[in-house]
Amino acid sequence: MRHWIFKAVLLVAPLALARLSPSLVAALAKPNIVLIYTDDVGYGDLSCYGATSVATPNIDRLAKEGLRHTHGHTTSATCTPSRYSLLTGEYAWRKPGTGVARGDATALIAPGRTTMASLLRSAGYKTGVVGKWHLGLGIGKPDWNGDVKPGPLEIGFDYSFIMPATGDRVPCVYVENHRVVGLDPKDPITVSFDGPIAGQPTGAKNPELLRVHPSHGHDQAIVNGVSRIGHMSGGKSALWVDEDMADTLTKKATAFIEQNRAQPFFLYFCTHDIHVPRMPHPRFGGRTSMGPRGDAIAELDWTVGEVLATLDRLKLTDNTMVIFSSDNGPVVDDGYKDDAVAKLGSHRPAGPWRGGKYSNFEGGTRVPVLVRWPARVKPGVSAAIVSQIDWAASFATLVGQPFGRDDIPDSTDQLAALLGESKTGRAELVEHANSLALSDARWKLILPSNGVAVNKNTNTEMGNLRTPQFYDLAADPGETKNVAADHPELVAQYQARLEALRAAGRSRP
Ligand code: NG6
Ligand code: CA
Repeated sequence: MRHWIFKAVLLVAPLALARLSPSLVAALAKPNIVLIYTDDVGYGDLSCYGATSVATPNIDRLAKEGLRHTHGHTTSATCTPSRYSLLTGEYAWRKPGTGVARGDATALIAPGRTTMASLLRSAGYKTGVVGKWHLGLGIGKPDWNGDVKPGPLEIGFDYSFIMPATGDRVPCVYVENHRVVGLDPKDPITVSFDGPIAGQPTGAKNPELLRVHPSHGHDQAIVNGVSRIGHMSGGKSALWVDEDMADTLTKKATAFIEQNRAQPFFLYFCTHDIHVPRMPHPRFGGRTSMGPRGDAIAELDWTVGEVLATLDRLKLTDNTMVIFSSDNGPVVDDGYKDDAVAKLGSHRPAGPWRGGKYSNFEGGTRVPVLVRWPARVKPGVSAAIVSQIDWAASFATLVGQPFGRDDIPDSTDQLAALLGESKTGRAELVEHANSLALSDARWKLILPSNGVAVNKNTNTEMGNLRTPQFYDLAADPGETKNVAADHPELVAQYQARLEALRAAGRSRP
């Protein structure tokens, strides 16, 4: 009997498939996944989220052809913890040592650990990372002159072309797989975060050598006329040119797509834009009235356009899920005198939200999230609560890849909300800056912290108080009125919930 049914299905299946639309056929196959993870791009920095001082037509194309989320969150208000949480599916605040990493930080994700990349690789995907890493490399101190490992290749990526930390931190070189690109062995690299290197000029001592001057910090090693965080010598032939960085990374990203077009692939593409130092290629100079910060957004939009054009050219658009997001909220002055404050005009980088990068307020973690997958995702706007913590489990579900109870322990399957097939996303959200916050569609509790209300360097409203803050997000989305005193029971309830989440050490049962 079963044999007969099987034969009948075999006969009918091709006929049935032939009658389906090409896009439906594509949807049945595993989609390619391109996750464009930008740096410090705020909710209000894109024209599809309301910006008018900069045009982002390519990113807007994703919004028009896909789903634009209005309640999308990173886990944290800075880079390293957000990236750690995204890849491991574990909240970074559970793991000490996952704050903003030094340029010579040890690998923060242990080799062999289950990650978003390893899950997709197990499901038959070719996996690649291009761009900013900032999750540490090596054991102890990385060996910049030898094999730089462990790193991405040891946690599920088949290919990697990365900048080790950030653009404003040494070493200012690219690492492809295990090697620094273009390194001359006769000119080895020395990196120090513990003190100056004898004979090397610094931004503090030699401002006459600088093209861009620091506003706070960033006064150590000088590379390409820009002083950075940390000291470095040697590696002259390997040093990056800031103005060429978007071109370099975009070329590597599109080459990865091209080379892997015949099988499902996952590309984790981490742009340097729009982090400091903001040094877009001269062809983007003056594209906006906002100086380098605005021009870097224009450069980022170009990058996205190149990725989309590559998918079009290779006829991969229909069955590729492109997700666009950011690692934390926006910052205007993040350490360089680059005119960002003076030329901001009426632009509001965080959109309607209070605070920005580093902040407990919504501006710290509420970011753009765009999902385009023509074969499956209907264009539109979604207000469901979605968080990057869930993307590992959601992708695994999408591709039918099982994982263990202890793998990606805070990640839950929210695929339906991410793709717009359900209006209901997460019931609650944990946000992480100086302290933790718990929010839902109505309320938000911010736990007490150090009380520094404003970061004097960046001028960010931090949302730090020594007492609990409680906001009615539905009535007061700008978090202007702390109503903790009016709702002591609710405050206690939300505090207990956060405590329970912390104590459990995981989010899934
Ligand atoms: C801060 C840097 C800032 C930026 C940030 C990390 C100073 C004074 N400030 O410590 O410029 O590099 O770290 O940014 O050094 S992130 O997006 O990678 O989290
Ligand atoms: Ca960042």
